[in-house]
Amino acid sequence: MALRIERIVLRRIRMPLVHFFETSFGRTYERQMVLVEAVADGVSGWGEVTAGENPFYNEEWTESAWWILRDYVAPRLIGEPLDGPESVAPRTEHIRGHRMARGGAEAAVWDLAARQAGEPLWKTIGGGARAEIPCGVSIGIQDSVEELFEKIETELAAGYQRIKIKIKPGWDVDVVRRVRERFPNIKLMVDANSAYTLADADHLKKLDDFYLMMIEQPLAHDDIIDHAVLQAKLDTPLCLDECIRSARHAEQAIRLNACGIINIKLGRVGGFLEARRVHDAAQRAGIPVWCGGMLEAGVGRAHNVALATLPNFVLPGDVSASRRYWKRDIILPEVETTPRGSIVVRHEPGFGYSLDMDFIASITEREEAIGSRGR
Ligand code: OSB
Ligand code: MG
Repeated sequence: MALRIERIVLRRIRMPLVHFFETSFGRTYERQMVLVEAVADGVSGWGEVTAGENPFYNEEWTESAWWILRDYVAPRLIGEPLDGPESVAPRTEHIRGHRMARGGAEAAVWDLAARQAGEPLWKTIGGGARAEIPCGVSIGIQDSVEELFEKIETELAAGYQRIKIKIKPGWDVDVVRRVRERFPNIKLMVDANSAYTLADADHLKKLDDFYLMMIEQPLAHDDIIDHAVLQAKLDTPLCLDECIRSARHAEQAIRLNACGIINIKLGRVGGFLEARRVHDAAQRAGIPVWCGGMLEAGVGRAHNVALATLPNFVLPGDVSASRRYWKRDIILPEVETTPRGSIVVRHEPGFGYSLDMDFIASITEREEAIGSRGR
């Protein structure tokens, strides 16, 4: 179905987190994100850019995404009709990198297509394999192990199906040992966000004692080969996050036995089309996937829920309730979890929630509309 995008509106919003979130690359107290509204025939589709506030997870950040969207992505999408949402990724492929910026616009156009068709986004992207998605939580580095215990207790009491804890040198094997002693039966995993090198292989090998589900991205953000070397030394499956930016990377990682599991993030791979390709490549190889998170507000969170209905998303993801992040979310209702630690998939058109436009207006710091008559 041909889509003529008339206007793209960018909004930069700012939202304080309920609790700071610490990874091996730093602490975040407040998110700043770009919302993308794509308008065609009076219908709006929405996307959220998942880049961080600083170029520390990958090379993108909120401001780089703003300029890439304003100067390169939006002008290519406006006016000249698209064959459909699948055409957004090819149309912006000449832009090297900046997949989170491109992915934010791509997701907005998928949402727009779903709303125009009057169907839920999960259907438009070819999902719908499950009515509820299984949820885990990602718990940041804490000031003490006691605080970490408390956080884990809270999340288990809320029903979450698996616990991921962030690790870094100095907050790893001993912490995991104590968590395992305290919680011998939980589904547990760790995420290092590229804090180690192959020289740490013997140290990381000690994690094999704790029957973790997986170790996520221990080595460099742009490496696949060293992960293959490390995987050969470990019994615990490696899960790749940062270094899988495309289906080609997924295929190469699988071919090299660099991982047993893949974390798929919509923004990191540049949108739904590429996410589906990564999903399909993993599925063909018998590699399970799960949906990662980037501390999203409601729009990104709802897109993640849709993505996680594809069949090979068999492991609990980092997609959890809005209230874990925000005092007030930008969508209505907010994303909630069941006592079983799942999110029930909604059937409303598009990403399934409505936008709280008054709230969005109140937290918008910058807004710019790019239209077919030029800016
Ligand atoms: O590596 O998965 C990650 C948050 C920011 C950047 C990277 C990561 C994360 C998370 C949080 O683990 C997942 C979430 O709760 O949204
Ligand atoms: Mg990760």
